[in-house]
Amino acid sequence: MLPIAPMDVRAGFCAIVGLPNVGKSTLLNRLLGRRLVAVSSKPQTTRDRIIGVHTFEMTDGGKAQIAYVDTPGVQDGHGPLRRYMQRAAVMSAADADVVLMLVDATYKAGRMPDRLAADDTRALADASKDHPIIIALNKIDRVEKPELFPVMEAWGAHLPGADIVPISAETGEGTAELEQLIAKALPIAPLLFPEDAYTDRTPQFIAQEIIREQLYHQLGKELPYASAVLVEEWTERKGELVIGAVIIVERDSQKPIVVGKSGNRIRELGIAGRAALAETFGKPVHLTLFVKVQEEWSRTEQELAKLGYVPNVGDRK
Ligand SMILES: Nc1nc2c(ncn2[C@@H]2O[C@H](COP(=O)(O)OP(=O)(O)OP(=O)(O)O)[C@@H](O)[C@H]2O)c(=O)[nH]1
Ligand SMILES: [Mg+2]
Repeated sequence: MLPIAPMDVRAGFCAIVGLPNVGKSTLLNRLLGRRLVAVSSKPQTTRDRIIGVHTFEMTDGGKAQIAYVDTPGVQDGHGPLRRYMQRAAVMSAADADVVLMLVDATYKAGRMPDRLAADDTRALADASKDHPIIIALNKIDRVEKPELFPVMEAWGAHLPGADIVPISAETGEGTAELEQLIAKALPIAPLLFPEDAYTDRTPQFIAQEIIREQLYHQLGKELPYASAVLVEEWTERKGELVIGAVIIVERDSQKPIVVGKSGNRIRELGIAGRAALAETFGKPVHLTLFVKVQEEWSRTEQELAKLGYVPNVGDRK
């Protein structure tokens, strides 16, 4: 094969944006081929921008590096945490080279373009409009084709010339084609990250996300919205990762929910968390979990920052 000329390298940022729960994080994990970000059936799982980097060969022979920015779903809400999440999504779209707008094709009240004109999404639509935009209609594994056509048509009329791609982040259908389209829309530029990089976040932050994902899965509707995870211990001993983490809740009454009867719940969280962490980091993990009550942590910017929700993290330069 001929060596790749600098002309053939495309690199840039692609913000994955959309309403809550449409599958943005599932898609990022699928594109990276690894579990990097938390996914759950509850809205508002993602709280911050997280970059996932994928470097690959394009089908035309060139090389591409896409720095995907996973963002919180946009939706109205009050309080510093919710505002922080909104801002993270809008700023990611404003900073991106390409905007990937993900739409849940199964969601009748949210899959048509007029949803973008609502109060909560207008800022995102405005921030997106100066960039190449690609619309991906997700969850097509759950939609009949005839139902999909009018949705595709409506997006085509709303954004003439934009690519509209039906995909399933769950099964992977259409995602390789989608990635090629994103790469083609990126500028010709040198690589932004080392070729083997896959995120801008520390392993500790990723571990916090993985443990938080277990909370979402295991606590279901009982989950206190304002719960957080903080990794306090991180060492490596004889090839094993030793992780100590605190689950933070806001009220005394929430602590027994996380601990469970005779400590059953937190034990289950520990078992599932350890398995997920071992899979992500590729080595055995020893995980210790504690629960701590810290009133109103989600209501001040300083407390948010202590947990890694720092404005500008993931910003370009
Ligand atoms: N059937 C089906 N389910 C999917 C697909 N993609 C995502 N899901 C499910 O949709 C739910 C939400 O997925 P997430 O990836 O957490 O969605 P998100 O857009 O990142 O959500 P927020 O971070 O809360 O905004 C999860 O239960 C996923 O398993 C898909 O292609 N098909
Ligand atoms: Mg998410």
